[in-house]
Amino acid sequence: ELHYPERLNAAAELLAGPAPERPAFHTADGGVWTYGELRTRVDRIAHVLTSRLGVVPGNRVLLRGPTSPWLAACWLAVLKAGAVAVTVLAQQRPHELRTMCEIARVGHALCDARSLDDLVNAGIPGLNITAYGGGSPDDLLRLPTSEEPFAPVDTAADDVALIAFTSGTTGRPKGCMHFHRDVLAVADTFSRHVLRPHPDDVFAGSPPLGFTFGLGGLVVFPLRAGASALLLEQAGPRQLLPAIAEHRVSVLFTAPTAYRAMLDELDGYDVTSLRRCVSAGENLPAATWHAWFERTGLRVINGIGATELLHIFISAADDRIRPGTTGVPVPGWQARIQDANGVPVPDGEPGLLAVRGPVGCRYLADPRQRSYVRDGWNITGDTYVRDPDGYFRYVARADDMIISAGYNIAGPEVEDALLRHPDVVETAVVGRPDEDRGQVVVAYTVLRAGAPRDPEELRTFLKSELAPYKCPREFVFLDALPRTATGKLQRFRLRTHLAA
Ligand code: 3SK
Repeated sequence: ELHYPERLNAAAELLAGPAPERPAFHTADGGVWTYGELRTRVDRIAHVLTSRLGVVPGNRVLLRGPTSPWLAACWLAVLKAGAVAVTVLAQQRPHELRTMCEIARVGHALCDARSLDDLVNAGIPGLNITAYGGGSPDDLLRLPTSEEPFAPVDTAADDVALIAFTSGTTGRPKGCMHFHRDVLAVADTFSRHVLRPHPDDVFAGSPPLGFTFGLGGLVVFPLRAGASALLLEQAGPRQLLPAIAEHRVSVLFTAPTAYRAMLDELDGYDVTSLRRCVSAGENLPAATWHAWFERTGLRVINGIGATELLHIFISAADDRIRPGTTGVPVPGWQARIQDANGVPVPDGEPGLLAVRGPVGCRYLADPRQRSYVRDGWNITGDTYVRDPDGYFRYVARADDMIISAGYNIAGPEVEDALLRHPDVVETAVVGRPDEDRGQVVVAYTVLRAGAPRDPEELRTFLKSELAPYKCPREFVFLDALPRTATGKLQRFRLRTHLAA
């Protein structure tokens, strides 16, 4: 059980503690922000927000920009000032920004000067935009203000601190409200019990700060542990490997596809500083886990999280890891498998994953709240099996099951088998409507450069890996799979393509 005082300001808690000379953030060019510098900059921004921009507690402030220490400092300053940070992704386009600002009733925006155009072009009525990092006299970072320490606003533990948007892989965005105590709770559950970071750790990774996977992994967890984070603007697999080697990164957060892509480039990079590799955002195929282990000796910590629940709630580390499973409920969380009526199903049988814990889903003014939270359980939309030993095994997104000639086929199982073929880089297996069989299995596949696009080769390979009814009827070769801005596979786009 987690206990927090009734009055709690998450930013003040995250910034308290480490000695001023300890590093908090590093940048790709070798820059370092100490905790002392971070506190001073956060306080300055909080003064500008409250005394120059007129932000008062409870106001919603949009934050937009590439990952950087300044973006992290703005996030901390908004919370410290008792306002609500509304985080979005740099890739989000003007019409999406308009919708999110309308849903969250955003009045102010702090925007990296380099990302200003789309926000200005969105023409959001009543939005007061302040740029940072552009060097103009009215830049957030140059506006004259008090240089005194900023006393944190006396927020309640269950005042809203953050609105994070999710659109899942389709649909109108949903704003998820998270409290000050939620921000600490994810650090005090997943990070504390699974990652077990220490102050000398250097965190880094690919998820942007506009995605709670990145916000937690690259800001909340390192600061809560008094550790530091390397904040990279460009954090694809190509940038991660040299950054790990150069900055001696010890805790890595990225997605399964990035682990797979890094395997191809691993030679020549020193990754011996790594001690924790976290994979989330999508299911981690067992084939990727094993390949990473064979090459690096490191056991990837798989996890499932959700924007609705802020961060990871099922996971396992070290010798508790069972490759091919996600893990067990993180201490502080409970999970079970149930049917569509909310009745628990026996171990070994697939059903809907239901979880509850210190953070809950609270959609902002959205009727979809009623389908996500039922009887106090959060229904994540994933189909899982709980093994008799208590481990949770991913089957598919609930709407990703393929039913062909009466057989239930989980696309991810077929994908996992295909990924064991040395030429397969990425694959997504979906069902195509079919008059005779209901659906047939189709595999969209990205092959290594130069590999022959030969369906027969893959079919022959799969014969020894899968029961025949699971083998794809069709193979479609692509250069890349369609993904959301947070890197999640958009299966519905493949299904739409098939239906067209
Ligand atoms: O959406 C996810 O998959 C996720 C994973 C880890 C942490 C947070 C999130 C939102």
